[in-house]
Amino acid sequence: MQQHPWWKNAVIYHIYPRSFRDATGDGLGDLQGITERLDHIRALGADAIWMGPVFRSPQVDNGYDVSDYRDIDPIFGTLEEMDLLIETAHQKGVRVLLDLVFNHSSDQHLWFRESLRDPDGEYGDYYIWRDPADDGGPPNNWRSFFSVPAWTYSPERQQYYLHLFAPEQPDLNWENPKVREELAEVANFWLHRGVDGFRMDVINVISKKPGLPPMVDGLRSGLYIDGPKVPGYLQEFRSRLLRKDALLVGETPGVTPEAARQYTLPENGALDMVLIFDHVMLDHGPGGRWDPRPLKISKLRSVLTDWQATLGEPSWPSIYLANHDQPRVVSRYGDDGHYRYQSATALAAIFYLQRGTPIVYQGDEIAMANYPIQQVDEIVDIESRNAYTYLVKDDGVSPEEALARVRGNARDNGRTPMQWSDRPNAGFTDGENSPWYPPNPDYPRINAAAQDLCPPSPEIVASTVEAGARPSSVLCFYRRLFALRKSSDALLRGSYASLPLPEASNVAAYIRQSEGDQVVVVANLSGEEASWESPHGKLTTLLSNYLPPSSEGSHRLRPWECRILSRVL
Ligand code: ISL
Repeated sequence: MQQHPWWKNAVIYHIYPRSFRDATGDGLGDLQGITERLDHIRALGADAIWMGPVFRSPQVDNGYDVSDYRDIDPIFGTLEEMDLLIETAHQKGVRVLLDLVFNHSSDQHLWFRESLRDPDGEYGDYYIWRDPADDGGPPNNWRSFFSVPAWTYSPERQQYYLHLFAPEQPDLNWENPKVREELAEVANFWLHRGVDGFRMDVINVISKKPGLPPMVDGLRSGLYIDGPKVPGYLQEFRSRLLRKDALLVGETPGVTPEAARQYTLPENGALDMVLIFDHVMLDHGPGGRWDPRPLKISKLRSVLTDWQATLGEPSWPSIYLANHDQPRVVSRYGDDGHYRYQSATALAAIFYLQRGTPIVYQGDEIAMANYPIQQVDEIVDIESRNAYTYLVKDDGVSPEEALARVRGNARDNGRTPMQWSDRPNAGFTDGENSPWYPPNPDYPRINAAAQDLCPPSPEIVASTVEAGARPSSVLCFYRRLFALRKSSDALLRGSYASLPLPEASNVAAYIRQSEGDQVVVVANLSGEEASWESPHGKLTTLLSNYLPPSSEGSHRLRPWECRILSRVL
């Protein structure tokens, strides 16, 4: 395994295709739109794109229910347009990662239709079927991630099938070697067409505990999260790939530190990186995602530090602020009002300069905010809508309270159309058709075009923009942040050491260090002034989200101020 492969230096840009750019004018994002906007991605300093699923799908879960793994859904385009996208991206120095949804398929996939029709046929054992329990009910008490029971009865086959997500997403039976072979062949079909790797959807739930024992206290870990055969399945999968250097990033909800290390240790030949979840669950109350609580910065600090230790050498972390399953980070953990620019840039700096590969979710680079959901009909995402329904139906929560609890964390917040300009529909689509989801009403003010005029020097802003000038845009800050990261050996390869801060402090700070190069990163993650003990030594400001930047040795941090300092001992 190469010591420092391309993806350790890279920045990955995460595209939600249906909301990125609609080039055909039907109101839905498409492959042509992605090809058209690759320059925006390259200008950000990104070296790869991860595209959400664009395979044929009934779209029950916006493409995470695949009915044909080897074809492109017509709403996104064609195989030829995918080939053009891959070719164009490569010409621009951008690698392409696809999103493999291999824990489950759509119930419209041929395999499932055949499995249902002919239990003894070739596909009979491609899914997880069980006889009813003695009382005729489901085989066990498992609940899915989408609030519904995890089993659905088929009168045709007179058995239940397992689905950890929606009933339209039956779990594939990874115990069946034929299934594992088929899925490796799907990956090779795309590697053969030139893709460079994959994000693998909920890949740590593919192995279920033998006997499918009952769920106790709602605990999934060990039952079907980080199940016993996940490492072995992944090693076998990697061994079958056309390209041994294909990048494999596993999405691993609820992954434990031990399992994350096991999945990413290079000698294990499983995954290269995992997408962890602890930092996107910090505002979950006892009732989980739909029982939100305010974020405590001390908890965020320890989560960041703990996972940097867990995935230290020789593992390698991925780093993300948000994605298509999460609310917009500037609304969730920042301030999408007065301190929008400062909080968006401070969060980006403190997250993305950690040791690891940054993954930027479309729209975060311009600080897009949550959609102002006022009524339940504006919650169209299946997981979020189910949460609302079951809060009212099962938990006896009032509709008003249920809406209040779901709207802030609803997945719809991060799925609104990308805001390209102040043109109609945020420049997402030029057609007559309305976008599939309305753009955030703030798009005339918050859009890429309005933020694209960056001062000349992309590397070091402090010395290129005269003191006192209005801070630059979020987009310009992101560009400088990633240019700075690329220019610094400490930020690319260096070690990570957090700086101690009092429990009550809203400041986060750490030092990145490689031979002879030290970078100190500090951020005040609050709207109040804060203080910190800057480390001794000669400090020089490399980047700040305030202009003029504070003096190097200043212990004072303004609201949401971040500073990136080189340090010479
Ligand atoms: O974040 C989550 C846990 O509350 C869920 O929103 C999410 O379902 C989970 O992270 C798994 O996500 C992945 O698999 C799902 C799909 O709906 C998500 O979009 C995908 O990212 C099922 O394929």
